[in-house]
Amino acid sequence: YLPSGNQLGLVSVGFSGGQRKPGVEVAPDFLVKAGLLDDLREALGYTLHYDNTIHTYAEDLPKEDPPQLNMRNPLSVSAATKKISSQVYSHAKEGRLTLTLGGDHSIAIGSISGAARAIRERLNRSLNVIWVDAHADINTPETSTSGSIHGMPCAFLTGIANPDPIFSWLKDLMHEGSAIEAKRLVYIGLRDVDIPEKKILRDNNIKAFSMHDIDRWGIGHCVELALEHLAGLDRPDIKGVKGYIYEGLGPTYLSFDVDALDPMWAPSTGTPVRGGLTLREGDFICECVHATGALVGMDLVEVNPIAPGYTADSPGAEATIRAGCSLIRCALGESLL
Ligand code: 5AB
Ligand code: MN
Ligand code: MN
Ligand code: MN
Repeated sequence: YLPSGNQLGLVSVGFSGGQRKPGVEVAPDFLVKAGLLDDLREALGYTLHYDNTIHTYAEDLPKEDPPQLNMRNPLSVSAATKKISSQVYSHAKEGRLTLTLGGDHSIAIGSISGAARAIRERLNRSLNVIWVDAHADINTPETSTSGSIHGMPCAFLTGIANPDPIFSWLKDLMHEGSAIEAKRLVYIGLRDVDIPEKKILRDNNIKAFSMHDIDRWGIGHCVELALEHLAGLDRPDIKGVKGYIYEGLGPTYLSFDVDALDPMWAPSTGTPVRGGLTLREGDFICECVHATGALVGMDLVEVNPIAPGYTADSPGAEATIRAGCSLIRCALGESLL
């Protein structure tokens, strides 16, 4: 799906308005300082399209942004994600793989809508999304108990939450009512899903592989089933045929929240939840998605080098930053052999 496979568009987002804890906005700086760009260029051979800017969108953010409809910082999140959407779109419409560094997970409203729009225009295809996270991030403003928009991106992207009036710009990019279709969203790593979110997942028949499923079936089988589900949407004729399961896989986006990893590997994040993926399991998911050849874009979000209890040079923060770099390298083609 990428005419020029080694062209990478990078968008660095220093935005944290989708949640309450300061620090997630400095993550791109630390990921870059850890050598990420050299790895992408030298070890993985990408031609990087990057403006060398960590965007805060400060000039677009309102001075006053009181809660509306149970959303915190609604106008700020809307303004930032609208810009992110057009940045990712500009790369993706050139056929570049895109990498968006967060920032909190609300930024995926921008990155995924931008990628979906480009894929629709370039290929007339719908975008698949693999969402790797401890959380489902599919609260509507009505069901959210926190009001934090980083817990809602999937609801807005699928149209399960009404984008009006705060995210009304999203409607212009929508195809048949949503930026992405609920059936094209697959979760891996869930273990902290709110009760109303469980109902939303059930009511909309959304595919999800929780930590329970991973314990039961193993990460290898779960990833295979996830890819098989998505591939089967476009090629029902080859569904379940071993060895051919990826052949039908349409253009696919990977949104990776570092809190999918167990806090043993990625402790320095805003909403850590014990009982998560090992770093190897996270890397494995990324390697498998890379191996499909269908990856068109990725987010790496929720690294917070100064999350409560950490400083940027503490071992926990360094481990989290290193884990983030590893996940990205694996999704973008690092392999052992
Ligand atoms: B993250 C919670 N479901 O809505 C909510 O880190 C947590 O992007 C959301 O996955 C976590 O506030 C958002 C309780
Ligand atoms: Mn999460
Ligand atoms: Mn998340
Ligand atoms: Mn989190």
